[in-house]
Amino acid sequence: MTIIEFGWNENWNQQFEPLAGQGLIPARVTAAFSWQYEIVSSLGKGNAQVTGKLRHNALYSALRPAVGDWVAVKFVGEDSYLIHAVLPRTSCLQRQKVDGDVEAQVVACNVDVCLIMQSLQGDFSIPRLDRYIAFAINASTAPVIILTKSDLVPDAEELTEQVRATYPDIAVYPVSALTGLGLDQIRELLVAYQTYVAVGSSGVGKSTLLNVLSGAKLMNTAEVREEDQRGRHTTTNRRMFRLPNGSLYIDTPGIRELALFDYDGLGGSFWDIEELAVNCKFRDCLHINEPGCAVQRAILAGDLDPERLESYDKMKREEKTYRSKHILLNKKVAKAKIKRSKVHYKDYVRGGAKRDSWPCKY
Ligand SMILES: Nc1nc2c(ncn2[C@@H]2O[C@H](COP(=O)(O)OP(=O)(O)OP(=O)(O)O)[C@@H](O)[C@H]2O)c(=O)[nH]1
Ligand SMILES: [Mg+2]
Ligand SMILES: [Zn+2]
Repeated sequence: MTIIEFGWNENWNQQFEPLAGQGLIPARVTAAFSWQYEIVSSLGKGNAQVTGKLRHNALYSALRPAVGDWVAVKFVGEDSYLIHAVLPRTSCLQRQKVDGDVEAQVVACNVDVCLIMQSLQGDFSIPRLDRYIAFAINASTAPVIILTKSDLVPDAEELTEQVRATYPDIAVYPVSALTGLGLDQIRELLVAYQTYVAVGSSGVGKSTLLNVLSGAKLMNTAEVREEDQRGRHTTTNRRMFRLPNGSLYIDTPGIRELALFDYDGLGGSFWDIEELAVNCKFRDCLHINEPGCAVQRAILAGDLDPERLESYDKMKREEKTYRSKHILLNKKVAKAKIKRSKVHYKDYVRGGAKRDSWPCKY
């Protein structure tokens, strides 16, 4: 087995050099459970745990190895390995944990393209797409939209056009795993050695698409609930697979409600509003009732759907709440002098996903 098949390249090789000098070998995390990992390396598949030092230094869960990570491992016998280090990530999809403190949950790392999946039946929502697009772009991945179950609705084409008109710069693919519609385009989209992650609500067909593309039943799938078309959260852990054409597909559990962790820009989702806002009289215009508001003007003229502004406002409000929570947390952390490792907490707060600043040097 060669790790090139899992996306290893010259860039990674260069970064790995100092670690290779310590007798470690590179491996990619293909599945992660709490502190237990499945990996692939040039020696084949294996199971891995982290060293005590790495565990001690992983002050928050986003610092633990996650699916898609490149790690430095040592062989310890049979099929077991110890992870000594995590290579700096080129991208990191992280969401705010559902309950409790401000903390990131890592969905996948070193992903090139984020496949945002939404079912045309029962799941279709532009505001939800706004959220996923911001999620993908903030993580330094390229968003692609896949609208599934086109066989189940009569207006698949109209809905697809609506999505295309809303995001002219993002590729949108209507598909049906049942009739095969759009699957050839998806096969063309997926390029060898590149990493893709499928994200979306439960029951939209993330695992079904994986099975269809691979021609094998790699993951279990289950019928959605009759009453509300919602999925049953069939997939419970994230897992990476190599498809026949050499591309890498990470299947993930359905997300109930996506709360963002990175807020560096909502522009990819709201390019129309941001474009209009340039012409607002006030720089800090909130587009409510300020004089000279170009956004409100566009709404009045019927050039902008008021729902767009509603979705934008909702995300902006969330961002504000989230930032104030972060400030509180930041103070708490500073008090606790948690900076005992070389990790810079600031990087974490600012979104550890950013290229070059990911503090994964244990
Ligand atoms: N009619 C139709 N059904 C589909 C299509 N894609 C998926 N399904 C069905 O939708 C149900 C849910 O599919 P899954 O692949 O399990 O969905 P998932 O996104 O992986 O869901 P979770 O693992 O719960 O997040 C299954 O019964 C699939 O057979 C499609 O294109 N058309
Ligand atoms: Mg699934
Ligand atoms: Zn305005």
